[in-house]
Amino acid sequence: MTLENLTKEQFIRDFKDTLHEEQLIKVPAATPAELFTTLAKVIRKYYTDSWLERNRKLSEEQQKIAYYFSIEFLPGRMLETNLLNLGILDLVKAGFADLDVDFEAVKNAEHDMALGNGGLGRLAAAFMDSLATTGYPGFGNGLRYKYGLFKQRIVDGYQVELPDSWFGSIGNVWEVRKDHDVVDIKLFGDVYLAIDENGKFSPVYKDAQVLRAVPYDVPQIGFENGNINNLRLWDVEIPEEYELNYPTLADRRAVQDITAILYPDDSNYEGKQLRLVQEYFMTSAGLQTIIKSYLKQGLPLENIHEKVSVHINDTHPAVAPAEFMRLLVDEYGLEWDAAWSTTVQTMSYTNHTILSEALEKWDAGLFKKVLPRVYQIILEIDNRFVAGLAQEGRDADLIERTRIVKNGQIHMANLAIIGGHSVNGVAKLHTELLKEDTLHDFYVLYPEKFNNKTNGIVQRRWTQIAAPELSAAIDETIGKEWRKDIHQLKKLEAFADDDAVLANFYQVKQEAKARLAKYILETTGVEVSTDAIFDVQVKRLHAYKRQLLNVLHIIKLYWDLKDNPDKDMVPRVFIFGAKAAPGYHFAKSVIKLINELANLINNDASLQSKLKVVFLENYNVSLAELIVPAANVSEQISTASKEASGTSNMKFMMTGAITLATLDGANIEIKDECGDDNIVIFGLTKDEVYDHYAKHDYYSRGVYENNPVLKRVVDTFINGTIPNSQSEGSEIYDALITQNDEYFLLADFDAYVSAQERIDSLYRDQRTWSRMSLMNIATSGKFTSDDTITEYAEEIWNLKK
Ligand code: 26W
Repeated sequence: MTLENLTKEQFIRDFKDTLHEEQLIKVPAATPAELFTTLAKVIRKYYTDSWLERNRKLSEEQQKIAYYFSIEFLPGRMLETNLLNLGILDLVKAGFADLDVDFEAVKNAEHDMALGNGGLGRLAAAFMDSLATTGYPGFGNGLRYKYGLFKQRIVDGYQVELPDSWFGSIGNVWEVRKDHDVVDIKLFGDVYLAIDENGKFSPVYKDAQVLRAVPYDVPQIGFENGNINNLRLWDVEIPEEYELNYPTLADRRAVQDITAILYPDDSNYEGKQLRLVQEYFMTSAGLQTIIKSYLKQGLPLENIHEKVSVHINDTHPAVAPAEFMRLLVDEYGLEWDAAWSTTVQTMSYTNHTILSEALEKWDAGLFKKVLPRVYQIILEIDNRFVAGLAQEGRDADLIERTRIVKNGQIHMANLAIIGGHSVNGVAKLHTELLKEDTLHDFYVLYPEKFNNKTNGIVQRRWTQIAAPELSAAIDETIGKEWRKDIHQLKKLEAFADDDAVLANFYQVKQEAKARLAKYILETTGVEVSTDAIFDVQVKRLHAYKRQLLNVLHIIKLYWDLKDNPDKDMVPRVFIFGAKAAPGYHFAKSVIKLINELANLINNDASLQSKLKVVFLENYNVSLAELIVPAANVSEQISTASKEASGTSNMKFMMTGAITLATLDGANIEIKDECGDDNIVIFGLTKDEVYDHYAKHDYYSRGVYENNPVLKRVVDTFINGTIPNSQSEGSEIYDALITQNDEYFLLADFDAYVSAQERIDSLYRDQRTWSRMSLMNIATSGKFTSDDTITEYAEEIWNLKK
């Protein structure tokens, strides 16, 4: 079926037929979940032919394909994106209107696909969309977790984690199980080398555990272009022939654990055996199928890099070069040197963080136990690397710093860099930091491998789907071309002084705020006015992201108002959304504190509603779609140098929020695009932060004692002002004062307060503010992930459309 010819009437017939046949029910009686499932089935029928055709064409034309290996994918809901990209969103909405079905309710019946923690997983999902949209052959490779990122509930102000059983009763309606592509994975046991019949060493496995990897493909539909790529997610099963090895339920459960949960930790690495198994499982399964499908083309294996790129998304799949070597040498008989040459040309790696605590290092003993043969191969790679550098006459310390295995640990980033041809950071500043600091030694060895790829976002989700009113306003102003070519947003600049246009955009923002205000009232009972500035910080809770700096400022405003209830200020609503890693004690204390502070402030009538604080539970992609378009202020206030890029900053910009930011990550590039007048920047620069490190001259207690306003704010944590938060308050106080404020909150406090005052004064002049907002939208096109992925495709993977 070609969708250009689809009419509303045909859709209604298809929908009713499917509902009747498959659910045995008629429209008025069906639940939203039944309607959703039915709709998904109808859509699947519409795109299946294109999907088959795409797969056939790619193999027939022997095109080069990139495989994006990632332990996280965070697409959120798929329904609306799929409809939009197929070009039938409006048609389906109109059909539902005729049927008297509430499209919103049906849409909300879909559970977020939350197989990711935050930025890294969301970026991976964005890349899937953009690969299909730009037309480059690029497939995802990951794990089919039964439970996604935990569901967060707030109870008595505390975060409580509940399992996210996202399959629910509906399952994943988009996936297709591919039994013909299963592969086996070997773990544990012993490996020794024996001489085979050809006189070559070959590994003999003893007592290995053999598991089956079963792929499920999720279609990735391009925007109005008929392209459909695959996101392949692996599940684990016990092969029938080994069933006797798992006599008890507990034995079986231990296997199922491999794909049971997504590790909820971000930015803090834990060397857990199960995690290593997860990483290897998805990597080996992916590489095995890649080699098999390549060989079907009848081409020589030593040239596989000409048809295949494997991208290592952060260090989690960094075992890939070693596993690829194992397959090429052990299983397919290639000579080491030929195998190594093609491996290096196949692999590429993205680093997503400079925080050293997030760089994976495996205990060599554990690694050897789980992956005995891969361990031997890593030792061989390392020995050859060291010998090669020694032969070049390299400095012994440099060799020691860059080698893979040392002090009983395997350094996965080192393996990814040595075993690949490309290393990239995710924003200009981040890549500079990698070169001059975090990965400097490797930059000395391989300057040609380093490159930058600034992150991006799927503009379609954040405008057309999340912000329909805004999208309509843009249409009215510059026509609809921007929906296909986001750079057309630039045309809005011509209207920066057009009062009617500015008023229209202001109105659109008010509507989005009203929707969010309604949600806030329903979920928290807090009433907020759309006349207030909606000041938003939504992201994972982490000390370096400095939600606490935001809190310090809120407390300052609280005291200002207590001292002077007539203080002249634009009313503010501070909106937070954040999950903390379950084991991250400090982050959880910050959540508790925000909630108790919110209770104190929201219930104090003397503040006359000039100040409100809201913590929205269970921040996820779908909630972001509600929050982002409603923001006036986008808080991007990490300590300079710590946030690799950030991507929510881009979403806020594109929907007309003003960024309040430090010069960190992609904030710098946002400033370059929108211009100094349309952003509010404050705080220490990366050089100033590094200067403090070098001189060891930062003394937070001194700052605290010399600044009475700040002192009063900080003392608020421990003097009983905020009820029910004694232990959290003193923990926070200690971090700031006793432990010398690792992230320079106190150093940036004054600058942040001034920046906030500037926000206040800018907002008073509605015209000025609306102009700034429009200029942000107009200049946000640079941050489309369509362009980011084009750079990956052309500069790293060497793909053709
Ligand atoms: C091993 C535990 C672990 C898990 C995940 C450590 C580190 C991570 C990720 C690297 C954390 C992450 O999501 N990083 C974010 O990546 C985004 C996409 O590039 C960037 O925009 C964010 O700045 C960066 O924090």
